[in-house]
Amino acid sequence: MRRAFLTVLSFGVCISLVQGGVISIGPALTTDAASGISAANTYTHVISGGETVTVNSVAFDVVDPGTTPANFSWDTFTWTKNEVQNNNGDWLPAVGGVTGTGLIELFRDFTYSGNGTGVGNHQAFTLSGLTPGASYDLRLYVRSWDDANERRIDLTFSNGAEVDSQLIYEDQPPHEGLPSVDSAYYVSYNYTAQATSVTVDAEVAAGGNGSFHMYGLTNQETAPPPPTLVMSTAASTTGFLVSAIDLVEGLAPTVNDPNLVRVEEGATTTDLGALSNGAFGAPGLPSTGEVVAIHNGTVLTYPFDILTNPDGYDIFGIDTYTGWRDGGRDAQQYGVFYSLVSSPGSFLPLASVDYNPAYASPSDTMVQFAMSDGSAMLSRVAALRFEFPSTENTYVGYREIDVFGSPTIPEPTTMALLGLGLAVVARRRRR
Ligand SMILES: [Ca+2]
Ligand SMILES: [Ca+2]
Ligand SMILES: [Ca+2]
Repeated sequence: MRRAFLTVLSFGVCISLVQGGVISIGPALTTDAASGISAANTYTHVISGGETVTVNSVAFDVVDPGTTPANFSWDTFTWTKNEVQNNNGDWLPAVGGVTGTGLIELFRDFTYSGNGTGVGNHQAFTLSGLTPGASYDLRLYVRSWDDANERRIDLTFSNGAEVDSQLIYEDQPPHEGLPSVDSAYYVSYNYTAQATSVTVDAEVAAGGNGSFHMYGLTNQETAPPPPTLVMSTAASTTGFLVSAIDLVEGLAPTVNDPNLVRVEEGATTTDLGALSNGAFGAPGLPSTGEVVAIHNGTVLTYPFDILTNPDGYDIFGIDTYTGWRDGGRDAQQYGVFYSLVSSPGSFLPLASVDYNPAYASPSDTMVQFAMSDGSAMLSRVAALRFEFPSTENTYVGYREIDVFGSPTIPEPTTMALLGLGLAVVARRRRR
Protein backbone atom coordinates (compact mmCIF):
# COMPACT_ATOMS: atom_id res chain seq x y z
CA MET A 1 0.00 0.00 0.00
CA ARG A 2 1.23 3.44 -0.82
CA ARG A 3 0.31 6.48 1.18
CA ALA A 4 -1.41 9.21 -0.83
CA PHE A 5 1.36 11.24 -2.43
CA LEU A 6 -0.07 14.67 -1.57
CA THR A 7 -0.49 13.69 2.08
CA VAL A 8 3.16 12.76 2.24
CA LEU A 9 4.17 15.99 0.50
CA SER A 10 2.50 18.04 3.21
CA PHE A 11 4.88 16.54 5.78
CA GLY A 12 7.93 16.94 3.63
CA VAL A 13 10.18 19.66 2.37
CA CYS A 14 9.41 20.46 -1.23
CA ILE A 15 12.42 21.76 -3.11
CA SER A 16 10.50 22.54 -6.27
CA LEU A 17 10.34 26.24 -7.03
CA VAL A 18 6.70 27.19 -7.32
CA GLN A 19 6.86 29.82 -9.97
CA GLY A 20 5.23 33.09 -8.93
CA GLY A 21 3.71 35.61 -11.26
CA VAL A 22 6.09 37.76 -13.28
CA ILE A 23 5.27 41.42 -13.97
CA SER A 24 6.99 43.17 -16.83
CA ILE A 25 6.48 46.42 -18.67
CA GLY A 26 6.20 45.86 -22.34
CA PRO A 27 7.81 47.40 -25.37
CA ALA A 28 6.68 50.64 -26.98
CA LEU A 29 3.68 49.83 -29.15
CA THR A 30 3.85 50.91 -32.79
CA THR A 31 1.90 49.01 -35.43
CA ASP A 32 -1.14 46.80 -34.93
CA ALA A 33 0.74 43.84 -36.39
CA ALA A 34 3.58 44.25 -33.87
CA SER A 35 1.27 44.92 -30.92
CA GLY A 36 1.23 41.31 -29.76
CA ILE A 37 -2.55 41.46 -30.16
CA SER A 38 -3.21 38.66 -32.62
CA ALA A 39 -5.95 36.31 -33.71
CA ALA A 40 -3.33 33.57 -33.44
CA ASN A 41 -3.51 33.90 -29.64
CA THR A 42 -6.17 32.21 -27.54
CA TYR A 43 -7.81 34.83 -25.35
CA THR A 44 -10.07 34.44 -22.35
CA HIS A 45 -10.65 38.20 -22.16
CA VAL A 46 -10.27 41.00 -24.71
CA ILE A 47 -11.68 44.17 -23.20
CA SER A 48 -11.55 47.82 -24.15
CA GLY A 49 -12.41 50.61 -21.73
CA GLY A 50 -14.99 52.99 -23.17
CA GLU A 51 -15.54 51.78 -26.75
CA THR A 52 -15.46 48.65 -28.86
CA VAL A 53 -12.52 48.37 -31.20
CA THR A 54 -10.79 45.84 -33.42
CA VAL A 55 -7.00 45.61 -33.34
CA ASN A 56 -5.19 43.34 -35.78
CA SER A 57 -8.39 41.34 -36.38
CA VAL A 58 -9.04 40.90 -32.65
CA ALA A 59 -12.38 42.36 -31.56
CA PHE A 60 -12.47 43.93 -28.09
CA ASP A 61 -15.52 43.76 -25.83
CA VAL A 62 -16.40 47.02 -24.17
CA VAL A 63 -16.50 47.83 -20.48
CA ASP A 64 -18.05 51.16 -19.51
CA PRO A 65 -20.19 52.48 -16.67
CA GLY A 66 -23.23 50.68 -18.09
CA THR A 67 -21.67 47.61 -19.74
CA THR A 68 -19.76 44.69 -18.27
CA PRO A 69 -18.46 41.85 -20.46
CA ALA A 70 -18.95 38.20 -19.50
CA ASN A 71 -16.58 36.70 -16.92
CA PHE A 72 -15.48 40.17 -15.88
CA SER A 73 -16.18 42.73 -13.21
CA TRP A 74 -15.12 46.34 -12.76
CA ASP A 75 -15.55 47.45 -9.16
CA THR A 76 -15.03 51.09 -8.15
CA PHE A 77 -16.19 50.52 -4.53
CA THR A 78 -17.55 53.79 -3.10
CA TRP A 79 -16.28 55.87 -6.01
CA THR A 80 -17.89 56.57 -9.35
CA LYS A 81 -17.54 54.85 -12.70
CA ASN A 82 -16.68 57.19 -15.56
CA GLU A 83 -15.49 57.04 -19.14
CA VAL A 84 -13.84 59.27 -21.72
CA GLN A 85 -14.53 58.74 -25.39
CA ASN A 86 -12.73 59.95 -28.47
CA ASN A 87 -10.27 62.13 -26.60
CA ASN A 88 -6.47 61.76 -26.63
CA GLY A 89 -5.84 64.44 -24.00
CA ASP A 90 -2.13 65.35 -24.22
CA TRP A 91 -1.24 62.11 -26.02
CA LEU A 92 0.36 62.50 -29.46
CA PRO A 93 0.38 59.04 -31.10
CA ALA A 94 2.71 60.04 -33.95
CA VAL A 95 5.30 61.47 -31.54
CA GLY A 96 5.13 58.21 -29.60
CA GLY A 97 5.61 56.19 -32.80
CA VAL A 98 2.12 54.69 -32.62
CA THR A 99 0.88 54.25 -36.17
CA GLY A 100 -1.51 51.28 -35.86
CA THR A 101 -5.04 52.48 -36.61
CA GLY A 102 -6.50 49.87 -34.27
CA LEU A 103 -4.14 50.85 -31.45
CA ILE A 104 -4.89 54.55 -31.93
CA GLU A 105 -8.58 53.74 -31.66
CA LEU A 106 -8.02 51.50 -28.62
CA PHE A 107 -6.20 54.31 -26.81
CA ARG A 108 -8.75 57.01 -27.74
CA ASP A 109 -11.25 55.87 -25.09
CA PHE A 110 -10.93 54.75 -21.49
CA THR A 111 -12.72 54.16 -18.22
CA TYR A 112 -11.69 55.69 -14.89
CA SER A 113 -13.10 56.73 -11.53
CA GLY A 114 -13.93 60.44 -11.56
CA ASN A 115 -14.07 61.00 -7.81
CA GLY A 116 -11.66 58.21 -6.99
CA THR A 117 -8.57 60.28 -7.66
CA GLY A 118 -7.17 60.52 -4.11
CA VAL A 119 -4.35 58.45 -2.63
CA GLY A 120 -5.65 55.06 -1.49
CA ASN A 121 -8.74 55.13 -3.68
CA HIS A 122 -8.85 52.13 -5.97
CA GLN A 123 -10.62 50.13 -8.64
CA ALA A 124 -10.62 46.35 -9.12
CA PHE A 125 -10.86 44.38 -12.34
CA THR A 126 -11.68 40.70 -11.89
CA LEU A 127 -11.28 38.19 -14.69
CA SER A 128 -13.17 34.96 -14.04
CA GLY A 129 -13.74 31.72 -15.94
CA LEU A 130 -10.04 30.83 -15.82
CA THR A 131 -8.72 27.28 -15.67
CA PRO A 132 -6.74 26.59 -12.49
CA GLY A 133 -3.28 25.33 -13.44
CA ALA A 134 -3.34 26.97 -16.86
CA SER A 135 -0.83 29.70 -17.64
CA TYR A 136 -1.82 33.15 -18.85
CA ASP A 137 -0.43 36.53 -19.84
CA LEU A 138 -2.62 39.42 -18.66
CA ARG A 139 -1.80 42.70 -20.39
CA LEU A 140 -2.98 46.19 -19.46
CA TYR A 141 -2.60 48.64 -22.37
CA VAL A 142 -1.80 52.18 -21.27
CA ARG A 143 -0.55 55.59 -22.46
CA SER A 144 -0.21 59.09 -21.09
CA TRP A 145 -3.28 61.31 -20.67
CA ASP A 146 -1.86 64.33 -18.84
CA ASP A 147 1.80 65.10 -19.51
CA ALA A 148 1.94 67.22 -16.36
CA ASN A 149 0.77 64.38 -14.12
CA GLU A 150 2.50 61.17 -13.08
CA ARG A 151 -0.62 59.11 -12.29
CA ARG A 152 1.18 56.86 -9.80
CA ILE A 153 -0.75 53.64 -9.59
CA ASP A 154 -0.08 50.58 -7.45
CA LEU A 155 -1.13 47.57 -9.49
CA THR A 156 -1.75 44.49 -7.37
CA PHE A 157 -2.42 41.17 -9.06
CA SER A 158 -4.15 38.64 -6.80
CA ASN A 159 -3.99 35.08 -8.08
CA GLY A 160 -5.33 32.73 -5.41
CA ALA A 161 -2.94 33.05 -2.47
CA GLU A 162 -0.31 34.68 -4.64
CA VAL A 163 -0.08 38.49 -4.66
CA ASP A 164 2.24 40.40 -6.99
CA SER A 165 2.51 44.20 -7.11
CA GLN A 166 4.02 46.86 -9.32
CA LEU A 167 4.03 50.66 -9.02
CA ILE A 168 3.69 52.41 -12.36
CA TYR A 169 3.66 56.07 -13.35
CA GLU A 170 0.93 55.54 -15.91
CA ASP A 171 1.21 59.01 -17.49
CA GLN A 172 5.02 59.03 -17.54
CA PRO A 173 6.13 56.20 -19.86
CA PRO A 174 9.82 57.30 -19.67
CA HIS A 175 9.67 56.49 -15.93
CA GLU A 176 8.85 52.92 -17.02
CA GLY A 177 11.75 52.79 -19.47
CA LEU A 178 9.81 53.79 -22.58
CA PRO A 179 11.39 56.30 -24.99
CA SER A 180 8.76 59.04 -24.99
CA VAL A 181 6.00 60.49 -22.86
CA ASP A 182 3.86 59.72 -25.90
CA SER A 183 4.87 56.04 -26.02
CA ALA A 184 2.07 53.55 -25.56
CA TYR A 185 2.86 50.27 -23.81
CA TYR A 186 1.46 47.42 -21.82
CA VAL A 187 2.01 46.04 -18.33
CA SER A 188 2.22 42.26 -18.53
CA TYR A 189 1.44 39.79 -15.77
CA ASN A 190 2.50 36.20 -16.53
CA TYR A 191 0.96 33.73 -14.12
CA THR A 192 -0.32 30.21 -13.65
CA ALA A 193 -3.90 30.46 -12.44
CA GLN A 194 -4.32 29.21 -8.89
CA ALA A 195 -8.08 29.63 -9.02
CA THR A 196 -10.81 30.40 -11.55
CA SER A 197 -10.30 34.15 -11.29
CA VAL A 198 -7.58 36.76 -10.99
CA THR A 199 -8.02 40.33 -9.76
CA VAL A 200 -6.10 43.45 -10.68
CA ASP A 201 -6.43 46.17 -8.09
CA ALA A 202 -5.38 49.65 -9.29
CA GLU A 203 -4.84 51.99 -6.35
CA VAL A 204 -3.78 55.62 -6.42
CA ALA A 205 -0.28 55.34 -4.92
CA ALA A 206 1.37 57.56 -2.32
CA GLY A 207 2.42 60.83 -3.91
CA GLY A 208 -0.02 60.24 -6.77
CA ASN A 209 -3.11 61.96 -8.03
CA GLY A 210 -5.68 60.64 -10.48
CA SER A 211 -7.33 57.26 -10.89
CA PHE A 212 -6.12 54.47 -13.17
CA HIS A 213 -7.13 54.84 -16.80
CA MET A 214 -8.23 51.53 -18.32
CA TYR A 215 -7.74 51.73 -22.08
CA GLY A 216 -7.69 48.00 -22.73
CA LEU A 217 -6.73 44.62 -21.35
CA THR A 218 -6.23 41.15 -22.74
CA ASN A 219 -5.70 37.79 -21.08
CA GLN A 220 -4.17 35.13 -23.31
CA GLU A 221 -3.21 31.52 -22.75
CA THR A 222 0.51 30.81 -22.69
CA ALA A 223 2.58 27.66 -22.72
CA PRO A 224 2.84 26.21 -19.22
CA PRO A 225 6.25 26.32 -17.55
CA PRO A 226 8.19 23.10 -18.20
CA PRO A 227 7.73 20.46 -15.50
CA THR A 228 10.55 20.05 -13.01
CA LEU A 229 11.84 17.09 -11.04
CA VAL A 230 10.61 17.47 -7.47
CA MET A 231 12.21 15.85 -4.43
CA SER A 232 10.17 15.63 -1.25
CA THR A 233 11.26 14.23 2.07
CA ALA A 234 9.70 13.15 5.32
CA ALA A 235 10.83 11.86 8.70
CA SER A 236 8.94 9.59 11.07
CA THR A 237 9.36 7.61 14.26
CA THR A 238 6.65 5.13 13.31
CA GLY A 239 7.83 3.91 9.92
CA PHE A 240 6.25 4.33 6.50
CA LEU A 241 3.90 2.49 4.22
CA VAL A 242 5.81 1.26 1.18
CA SER A 243 4.67 -0.19 -2.12
CA ALA A 244 4.36 -3.89 -2.84
CA ILE A 245 3.35 -3.38 -6.48
CA ASP A 246 6.13 -1.19 -7.88
CA LEU A 247 8.39 -1.89 -10.80
CA VAL A 248 11.29 -3.37 -8.81
CA GLU A 249 9.13 -5.30 -6.33
CA GLY A 250 10.55 -8.79 -5.91
CA LEU A 251 13.77 -7.96 -7.75
CA ALA A 252 17.17 -8.07 -6.11
CA PRO A 253 19.67 -5.48 -7.37
CA THR A 254 23.19 -6.32 -8.34
CA VAL A 255 25.81 -4.94 -5.95
CA ASN A 256 29.36 -3.93 -6.84
CA ASP A 257 30.79 -5.67 -3.74
CA PRO A 258 28.73 -7.97 -1.45
CA ASN A 259 30.96 -7.03 1.51
CA LEU A 260 29.53 -3.50 1.34
CA VAL A 261 26.15 -4.80 2.57
CA ARG A 262 27.55 -7.03 5.33
CA VAL A 263 25.72 -7.67 8.61
CA GLU A 264 26.09 -4.94 11.24
CA GLU A 265 25.15 -5.04 14.92
CA GLY A 266 23.51 -8.39 14.42
CA ALA A 267 20.45 -6.57 13.15
CA THR A 268 20.83 -6.22 9.39
CA THR A 269 20.46 -8.60 6.49
CA THR A 270 22.66 -9.29 3.50
CA ASP A 271 19.53 -10.11 1.47
CA LEU A 272 19.17 -7.22 -0.95
CA GLY A 273 15.66 -8.50 -1.72
CA ALA A 274 14.66 -6.80 1.56
CA LEU A 275 14.86 -3.51 -0.34
CA SER A 276 12.04 -4.59 -2.64
CA ASN A 277 9.82 -6.83 -0.54
CA GLY A 278 6.96 -4.37 0.02
CA ALA A 279 7.69 -4.14 3.76
CA PHE A 280 9.23 -1.36 5.82
CA GLY A 281 9.49 -3.49 8.94
CA ALA A 282 9.03 -2.40 12.52
CA PRO A 283 10.70 0.91 13.45
CA GLY A 284 13.91 0.64 15.46
CA LEU A 285 16.38 -2.27 15.69
CA PRO A 286 16.46 -5.15 15.54
CA SER A 287 14.05 -5.55 12.70
CA THR A 288 15.26 -8.91 11.55
CA GLY A 289 15.44 -9.33 7.81
CA GLU A 290 14.18 -5.84 6.97
CA VAL A 291 17.24 -3.57 7.23
CA VAL A 292 20.14 -3.54 4.78
CA ALA A 293 23.31 -1.82 6.04
CA ILE A 294 24.59 0.10 3.02
CA HIS A 295 28.24 1.11 3.41
CA ASN A 296 30.33 3.81 1.77
CA GLY A 297 31.03 2.93 -1.85
CA THR A 298 27.99 0.72 -2.44
CA VAL A 299 26.54 0.68 -5.96
CA LEU A 300 23.15 -1.01 -6.48
CA THR A 301 21.85 -1.58 -10.01
CA TYR A 302 18.34 -2.61 -11.02
CA PRO A 303 18.32 -3.87 -14.62
CA PHE A 304 14.82 -3.94 -16.09
CA ASP A 305 13.47 -6.68 -18.32
CA ILE A 306 14.26 -5.20 -21.72
CA LEU A 307 14.02 -8.60 -23.40
CA THR A 308 10.28 -8.56 -22.69
CA ASN A 309 9.98 -4.78 -23.21
CA PRO A 310 12.69 -3.75 -25.69
CA ASP A 311 11.50 -0.11 -25.64
CA GLY A 312 12.38 0.07 -21.96
CA TYR A 313 10.39 1.75 -19.22
CA ASP A 314 8.87 5.10 -18.37
CA ILE A 315 9.76 6.09 -14.82
CA PHE A 316 7.23 8.21 -12.90
CA GLY A 317 8.44 7.98 -9.32
CA ILE A 318 11.32 6.82 -7.13
CA ASP A 319 10.86 6.48 -3.36
CA THR A 320 13.58 5.38 -0.95
CA TYR A 321 13.35 4.61 2.76
CA THR A 322 15.72 4.25 5.69
CA GLY A 323 15.04 3.31 9.30
CA TRP A 324 17.44 3.01 12.24
CA ARG A 325 17.18 2.84 16.02
CA ASP A 326 18.23 6.50 16.24
CA GLY A 327 19.39 9.43 14.11
CA GLY A 328 22.92 8.07 13.75
CA ARG A 329 22.40 6.01 10.59
CA ASP A 330 19.22 7.30 8.99
CA ALA A 331 20.52 9.86 6.46
CA GLN A 332 19.76 9.38 2.77
CA GLN A 333 22.80 10.36 0.74
CA TYR A 334 23.09 8.92 -2.73
CA GLY A 335 23.05 9.58 -6.46
CA VAL A 336 20.50 8.14 -8.89
CA PHE A 337 21.67 7.18 -12.36
CA TYR A 338 19.87 5.63 -15.31
CA SER A 339 20.67 3.94 -18.60
CA LEU A 340 18.58 3.86 -21.76
CA VAL A 341 17.77 0.94 -24.03
CA SER A 342 19.95 2.57 -26.70
CA SER A 343 22.99 2.02 -24.46
CA PRO A 344 22.08 -0.12 -21.44
CA GLY A 345 25.60 -0.04 -20.01
CA SER A 346 26.01 3.76 -20.01
CA PHE A 347 24.71 5.44 -16.87
CA LEU A 348 23.71 9.09 -16.72
CA PRO A 349 22.98 11.14 -13.58
CA LEU A 350 19.36 11.90 -12.70
CA ALA A 351 19.47 13.39 -9.20
CA SER A 352 21.33 13.37 -5.93
CA VAL A 353 20.04 13.31 -2.38
CA ASP A 354 21.44 14.61 0.88
CA TYR A 355 18.71 14.31 3.49
CA ASN A 356 19.55 13.99 7.17
CA PRO A 357 16.62 14.94 9.38
CA ALA A 358 16.70 16.18 12.97
CA TYR A 359 17.80 13.52 15.47
CA ALA A 360 15.04 11.16 16.58
CA SER A 361 14.80 7.72 18.12
CA PRO A 362 13.84 5.62 16.33
CA SER A 363 14.37 7.53 13.10
CA ASP A 364 12.76 6.66 9.76
CA THR A 365 13.14 8.69 6.56
CA MET A 366 11.56 8.87 3.15
CA VAL A 367 12.73 10.55 -0.07
CA GLN A 368 10.45 10.76 -3.09
CA PHE A 369 11.12 11.92 -6.64
CA ALA A 370 8.39 12.83 -9.11
CA MET A 371 7.79 15.39 -11.83
CA SER A 372 5.85 18.50 -10.84
CA ASP A 373 3.11 17.68 -13.35
CA GLY A 374 3.05 13.92 -12.74
CA SER A 375 4.62 13.12 -16.11
CA ALA A 376 7.38 10.58 -16.67
CA MET A 377 10.79 11.78 -15.48
CA LEU A 378 12.51 9.29 -17.78
CA SER A 379 11.55 7.24 -20.80
CA ARG A 380 13.10 4.20 -22.55
CA VAL A 381 14.99 3.28 -19.39
CA ALA A 382 16.98 0.02 -19.32
CA ALA A 383 18.31 0.20 -15.75
CA LEU A 384 18.44 2.36 -12.62
CA ARG A 385 21.50 2.68 -10.42
CA PHE A 386 21.92 4.01 -6.89
CA GLU A 387 25.42 5.05 -5.80
CA PHE A 388 26.25 5.61 -2.12
CA PRO A 389 29.79 7.07 -2.08
CA SER A 390 29.50 8.45 1.45
CA THR A 391 27.01 7.47 4.14
CA GLU A 392 26.28 8.70 7.66
CA ASN A 393 28.77 7.09 10.07
CA THR A 394 29.97 4.75 7.27
CA TYR A 395 26.74 2.77 6.87
CA VAL A 396 23.02 3.48 6.90
CA GLY A 397 19.98 1.22 7.33
CA TYR A 398 17.99 1.16 4.10
CA ARG A 399 14.64 -0.61 4.06
CA GLU A 400 12.91 -0.18 0.69
CA ILE A 401 13.42 1.22 -2.80
CA ASP A 402 10.18 1.72 -4.75
CA VAL A 403 10.30 2.58 -8.45
CA PHE A 404 7.06 3.47 -10.23
CA GLY A 405 6.84 3.03 -13.96
CA SER A 406 5.49 1.14 -16.91
CA PRO A 407 6.77 -0.16 -20.24
CA THR A 408 7.50 2.64 -22.70
CA ILE A 409 4.98 2.72 -25.53
CA PRO A 410 6.65 4.08 -28.67
CA GLU A 411 4.92 7.16 -30.02
CA PRO A 412 3.25 6.74 -33.42
CA THR A 413 5.19 9.74 -34.74
CA THR A 414 8.44 7.95 -33.87
CA MET A 415 7.28 4.91 -35.80
CA ALA A 416 6.27 7.09 -38.75
CA LEU A 417 9.67 8.77 -38.76
CA LEU A 418 11.31 5.37 -38.55
CA GLY A 419 9.25 4.31 -41.57
CA LEU A 420 10.33 7.44 -43.40
CA GLY A 421 13.96 6.66 -42.61
CA LEU A 422 13.59 3.12 -43.95
CA ALA A 423 11.92 4.45 -47.08
CA VAL A 424 14.87 6.76 -47.70
CA VAL A 425 17.29 3.86 -47.24
CA ALA A 426 15.24 1.68 -49.58
CA ARG A 427 15.23 4.38 -52.22
CA ARG A 428 18.98 4.80 -52.01
CA ARG A 429 19.49 1.06 -52.40
CA ARG A 430 17.52 1.08 -55.60
CA ARG A 431 19.97 3.41 -57.32
CA1 LIG B 1 8.47 -2.15 -3.07
CA1 LIG C 1 11.68 -3.73 2.61
CA1 LIG D 1 21.18 11.20 10.96
